[in-house]
Parts: sequence; C-alpha cells; structure tokens
Amino acid sequence: MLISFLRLFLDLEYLNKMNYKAPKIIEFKKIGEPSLGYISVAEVEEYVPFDIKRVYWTYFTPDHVQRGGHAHKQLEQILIAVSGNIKIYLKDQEENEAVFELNKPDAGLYIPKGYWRDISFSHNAVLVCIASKVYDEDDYIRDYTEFIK
Ligand code: T46
Repeated sequence: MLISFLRLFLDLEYLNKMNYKAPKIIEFKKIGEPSLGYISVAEVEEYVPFDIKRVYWTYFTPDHVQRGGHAHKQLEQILIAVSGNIKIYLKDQEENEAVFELNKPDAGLYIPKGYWRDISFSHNAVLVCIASKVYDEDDYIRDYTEFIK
C-alpha cells in the first residue's frame, strides 16, 4: 500500500516535471567541479519532453543580425547557448511577448509549437538546438500576418 502510494506520488512528480506547455527555462544537471570542468546532459524523459529527431547548431552570427523571424506549426525545440549570449524574443498568436536570455551552457529554453521567435546573438555565441522533428520547410510560418490570424 505504502509502495503503491509512493509510486503514484513519484509518477505525479514526474508528469509535473515534464508537463511543458509554455516556454520555459530548463536547468540541466551540471556534473563536475571547477578543477575538472563540467558535463551537462539533456536526456529524453528527464529534461526533454519529446523524442529527439534532429540536432543543429548555429555560430558566427554577427551581433547586429537577428535570426528567426518565424514560428513553427508542430516543431518543439530546446535551445542552448553552449557559449556566448543569446536573446530570444517570443510571441504567441495573441501577441503576448516574453524575452529569455541564455548565457550559460547548463541551461536551455524549451519552446513549444506556435511561438514566433526573433533571436540575437553575441558574435561568440554557439546555439545548439534539440528538435522534435526533422527539417521541414512546410512546418514554418514565416509571414507574421499569417501567424497572428
Ligand atoms: C529556430 C532557430 C533557433 C536546413 O536545411 N536544415 C535545418 O535543420 C535548419 C534549421 C535550417 N536549414 C536551412 C534552411 C535555410 O535555408 O538553413 C537555412 C537557414 O534556416 P533558417 O532561416 O530557418 O535559420 P534561423 O537561424 O533563422 O532559424 C533556425 C531554425 O530554423 C528555427 O527553427 O528556432 O534556428
């Protein structure tokens, strides 16, 4: 009886942890110490609420350039600034805005489907993206007027 209760409690905790419905900063575990360096890990079901289908990275973006300028119909992503500083400006279809800054390699930003994003970078920034789907141009909404319809 006690064991069943504990199992149920742990399951609820687990569901709560993975119940990502809105953009959210994920703090990954950081293994190591200053004298050795660190490892951070993004494992499916512990930190990643989808099966990983693609990983890509962007780098050497000049600091006056904004990337993004689109939303996704279905794609979910986690963005990580493994170096440098990255600012992500998000809007939902009601035009509610949120700004997130990534500047440490043990944090990521989860972005659900349906968020417009504009992204600026420090020149030394490297963005790693963990994505729920393979690349598909049909999943992009690149016209803002169409996005807020
Ligand atoms: C996002 C931000 C963070 C591919 O061929 N395969 C890919 O997996 C990706 C991501 C892009 N591309 C091609 C498509 C374009 O010809 O690379 C070119 C640049 O892509 P895009 O203009 O979409 O790049 P960003 O940096 O504006 O956006 C990308 C992702 O598309 C987007 O989902 O959230 O990085």
